[in-house]
Amino acid sequence: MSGIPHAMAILMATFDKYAGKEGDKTTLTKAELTELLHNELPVGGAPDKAAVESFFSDLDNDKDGVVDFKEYVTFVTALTVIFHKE
Ligand SMILES: [Ca+2]
Repeated sequence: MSGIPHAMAILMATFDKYAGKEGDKTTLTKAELTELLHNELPVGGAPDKAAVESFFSDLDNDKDGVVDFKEYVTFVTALTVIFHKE
């Protein structure tokens, strides 16, 4: 597998890996998101607590206290656009 299908599979596997850790398997809690960022985001090292807080509220578009797959994908897409421009 390569190209876009491969990228999509990684996106989905990463989400599932962390969303499945506690509570609802279809959403990321703040703790799960923190762990995801620490382990999977190679940029700028581990974000501090305040950074995670503001990050989380940015991601949680509908403000229901958890990040669902749609919100996560929207974030990754935005991040990809930023990296593409640089
Ligand atoms: Ca949400």
